[in-house]
Amino acid sequence: METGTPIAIKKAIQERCWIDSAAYQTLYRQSITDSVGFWRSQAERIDWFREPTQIRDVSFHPDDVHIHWFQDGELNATYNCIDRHLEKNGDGIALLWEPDQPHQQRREIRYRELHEQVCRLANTLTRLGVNKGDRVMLYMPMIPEAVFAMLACARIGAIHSVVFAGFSPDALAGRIADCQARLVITADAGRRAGKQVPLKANVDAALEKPGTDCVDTVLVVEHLGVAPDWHNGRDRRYSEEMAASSTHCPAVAMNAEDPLFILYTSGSTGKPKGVLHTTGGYLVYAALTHQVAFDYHPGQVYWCTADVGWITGHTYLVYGPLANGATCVMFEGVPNYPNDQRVGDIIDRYQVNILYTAPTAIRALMAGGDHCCQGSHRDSLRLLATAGEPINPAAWQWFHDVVGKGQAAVVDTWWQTETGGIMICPLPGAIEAKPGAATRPFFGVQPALLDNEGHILTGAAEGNLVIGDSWPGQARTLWGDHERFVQTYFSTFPGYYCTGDGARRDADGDYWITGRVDDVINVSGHRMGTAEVESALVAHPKVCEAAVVGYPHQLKGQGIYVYVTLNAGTDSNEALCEELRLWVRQEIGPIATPDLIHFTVDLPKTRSGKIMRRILRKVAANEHDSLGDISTLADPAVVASLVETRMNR
Ligand code: 6R9
Repeated sequence: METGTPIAIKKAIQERCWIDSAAYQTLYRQSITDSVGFWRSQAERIDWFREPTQIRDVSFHPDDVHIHWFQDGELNATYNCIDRHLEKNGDGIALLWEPDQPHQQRREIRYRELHEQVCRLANTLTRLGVNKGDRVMLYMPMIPEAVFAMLACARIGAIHSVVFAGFSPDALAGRIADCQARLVITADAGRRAGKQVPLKANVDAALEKPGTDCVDTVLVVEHLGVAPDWHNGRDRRYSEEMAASSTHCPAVAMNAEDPLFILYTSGSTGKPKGVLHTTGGYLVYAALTHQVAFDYHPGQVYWCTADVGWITGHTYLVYGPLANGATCVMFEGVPNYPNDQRVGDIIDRYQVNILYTAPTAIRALMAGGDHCCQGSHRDSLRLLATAGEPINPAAWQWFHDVVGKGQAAVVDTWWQTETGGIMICPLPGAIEAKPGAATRPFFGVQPALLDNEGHILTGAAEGNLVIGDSWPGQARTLWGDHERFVQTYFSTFPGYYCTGDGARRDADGDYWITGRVDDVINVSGHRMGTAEVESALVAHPKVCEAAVVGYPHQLKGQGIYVYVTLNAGTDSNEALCEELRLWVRQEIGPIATPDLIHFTVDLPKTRSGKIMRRILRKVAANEHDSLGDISTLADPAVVASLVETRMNR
């Protein structure tokens, strides 16, 4: 019957989705009961130099965690993302680059040009002494050269590690030291919403910090034409080096399990984790999920707004879409600069069919009313997708009704840096979306809910979200620290991969992600360990103790609420508040700037001296009516005074 069928699905079906409901059921069942057969046939979407015969060898057992996929296969990621498209689609556009400033020159990079640039840069890196297995740090704005750099590393088997350009020199230095990178690729400066970011100067500052003398070369893209300080012998100009390099560079054969990249992410302790992804499984998973979850068809224009500094930028701006030969929009700026209409303008200009963005961007646009959609048609849109944090139903509905004019499917995708690609989402054409729900597992993904004691929960339930078996896109280890990998993800619930997220399963069997169950907060889709912010704060000479929690924030999803006790003789005042804000910005980066700072003389602690975060979270959320049991506190009076002076009212 026609009536009652949601328009979004109708339009999608008219245009023939890859997967319908019956196909999803069949394929999902096969992916679980015959994992080897399913993934063997999925591996065929990739061009191998040597076809894999060993499909999987995995164990989640805490005594012996190992994850290997397609272990005897050989391939090169850039061959798959570029070379194999050249014959049929060399003139096809790979990247449509939209600058921060709308009046500035745009760029179109065809697959043939992408090939030339990547080969030149790969040869440059080799000439500068980079070998297979060496680490190369990228600290780049959202410009095509960032994509060239990732792919150039992959072409010669170097391991890239992209650090988000909004991170501070300190954060960059810590990551360089951890993976002992020998070369840094950066730009003179970046630009976002009209503001310049001094990237090269930040690299200079980072390389003065301890542990970074592993870096012998800094390659600098002349993006804005500012003249940064120059260290002769160490710094090299991108344009000069590229001009001196040939465009011929064969793609090195890599083993499927050779590392492709390291991406640092926050955990519950202060030290960022170097999540390691390898080549074969990651690429198969990236290409498959990109095709099916976004129902991507050849010729469509696809726009992922994620920065290359995050996993979404890796899997769904670079590796997944390029492996599928897609045309990708890459945007240097932010959605509401110079005005709210920017997103609509870009959609119309490039006739974008698929838009992948973050709930925080949607909420920011929504806050300005429907104004952002004035002046654009957006009739090209057929699919809208989100990732990074839970999307509240109101934002989902607005995205669907206003941005997509009720004609595009909305796909909420749940996944993590560690999962490499999408894990739970309503596959368009196959699974009916519910506003706010991630719905059903992707092929090969076996989610389960456990209570805190590790008992499996059946039917409609809420608990810890875990995954029962491996999938090819899964991270293999943490760089240099396999023990921490096992400890973090496989020891809490032996036999399972522990996601650190909570979830609810409704009576239909659909999953709803409820948020982190550990001390990780999600601010505007950026993942941050509260311990990272705390250690930045206690490094300040006036701070004695600090406790950081998230609290509900209308635009950011979660805001950063900081409790601080000061050293004797220090007064709390507005100036100190500003000083601490600035301090955290400098230590970590602008995304970690505290929203609310609550000076207190004491923190609620148990008799054994543990800070009771549960109470701090409640007070920060302005939910002090439901504090629960506080009788185990060393001094229950602390709570009353915290409630009295709370900052979020
Ligand atoms: C892809 C990415 C991962 C954490 C994850 C969860 C949250 C991501 C979500 C979501 C609800 C979604 N998260 N997608 N929560 N619904 N659709 O964001 O990776 O930066 O590693 O963050 O983000 O809490 O555990 P990453």
